[in-house]
Amino acid sequence: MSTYKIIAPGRVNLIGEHVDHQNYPVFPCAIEQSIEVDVVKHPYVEGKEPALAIFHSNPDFDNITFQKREDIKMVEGKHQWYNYIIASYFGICEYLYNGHSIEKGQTIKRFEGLPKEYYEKIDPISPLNFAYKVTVGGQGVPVAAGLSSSSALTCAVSLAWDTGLSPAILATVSAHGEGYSGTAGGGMDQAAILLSESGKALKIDFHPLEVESVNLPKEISIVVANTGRVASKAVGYAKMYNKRVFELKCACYLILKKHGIELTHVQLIQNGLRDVLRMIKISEQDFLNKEMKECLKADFYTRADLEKLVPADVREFLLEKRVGQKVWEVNDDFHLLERVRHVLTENERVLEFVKICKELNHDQDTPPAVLKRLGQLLDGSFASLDGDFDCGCTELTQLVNICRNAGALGSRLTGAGWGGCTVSIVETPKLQDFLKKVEQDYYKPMISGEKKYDVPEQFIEMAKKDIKSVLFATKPSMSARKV
Ligand code: NG1
Repeated sequence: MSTYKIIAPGRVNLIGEHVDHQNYPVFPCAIEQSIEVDVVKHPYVEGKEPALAIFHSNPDFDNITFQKREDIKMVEGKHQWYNYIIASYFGICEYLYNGHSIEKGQTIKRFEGLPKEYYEKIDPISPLNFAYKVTVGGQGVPVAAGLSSSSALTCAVSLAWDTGLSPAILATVSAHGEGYSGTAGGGMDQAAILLSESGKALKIDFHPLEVESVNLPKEISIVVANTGRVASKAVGYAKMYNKRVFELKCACYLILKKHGIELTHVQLIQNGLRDVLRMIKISEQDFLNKEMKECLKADFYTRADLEKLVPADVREFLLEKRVGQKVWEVNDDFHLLERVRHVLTENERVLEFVKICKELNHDQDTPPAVLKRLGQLLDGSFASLDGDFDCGCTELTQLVNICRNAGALGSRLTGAGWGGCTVSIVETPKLQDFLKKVEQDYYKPMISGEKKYDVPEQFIEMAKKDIKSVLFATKPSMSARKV
């Protein structure tokens, strides 16, 4: 028997939102808030310890125990927190079963458990050889706030299985595994959580995964402020997150079709917009300025339009294997051009932001104009997310404006959007003033009832009790680790 603890941070994304699923780079950092998982691991002997017992130190969270490893499966019904743990377990088992490779294109929930053959050829390091008791606790990462509480959990348990696989492999496998929880996400969160270096932000490139730690200007503080609006992308995925991924996949299909290129279904899932533009040999800028309007119509596409343009087998595969049938059932307006425009302009902003940071001379003060430009890039990101990507909400707009008026260089939503947190960059000497103003203008009127926001009562209580739990400056922190 062995016992150990895993600590995994949340992350805040500085810039590069909704581009990871298209394989464009992002620039997040790990934050100080983290979750902890206590693990007890035994060799698996049927009839002895349960194959997987999942507990939470908070009694509001359900526990679950699977006696036999063949019984392990996700639980259908209301959104179950422990499905993320099972998703990680499945992700690792699948990676090992497939000879240490990932078979992409299988990201829809697995309520039926692992296929039978997985128990006939078990890799020596597979979690299937062990029985685990995992207890989740720690001071916590705010939930459904765009700070990756779900990925912190997925990544923590990817270390909890204790397979000895490298953090880079675990990041890729965890991103794939997390797909089993129902969101057709990219790989940003898992890479940020498993590969970040303390004190630095992380430029992450995808397909293949490559990371580079980059210093931020020494003059700035990163501030996270929670709107309180619940950003439950897993619950509303069919109208929100997965719909966007589907829209972009359809756009990729139409762009390729216009250029006479046909991919297999799996290739269409594996390749993002970035890869598609490489295939048709057009730069992002040329595509944005010229090609885009020739490939995609400015107005939205209805279901009937897409039925004509995207063959049924392609649509079915994307829905079945990547985003879920519901995306088709509940939507009749697919905004392909706007989503593509967001991805391409956001990529430009990320590249400029990272370039500025990499060129800084840390022995000298950063010129005010440079800091101003970084802020503008954040502001531009929010405008594009709120407009072209349509993942904002009233609370985000309010809070971003309040942060700017309170002296931020720039401010935007962080994470998937539709609620959750904002990230702002603030010159450090102005930090205390900034925090006071944001508290005064957003949280105080919410607490007193003077302003009505779409936030749960519980959030208001939390803000009242401890403002630092909803509004705080954070430093780039260390990645997930076993202690
Ligand atoms: P959040 O909702 O902040 O965990 C999600 C995705 C990311 C990325 C961002 C938007 C998951 C696990 N995470 O992040 O991959 O696409 O939205 O940039 O799906």
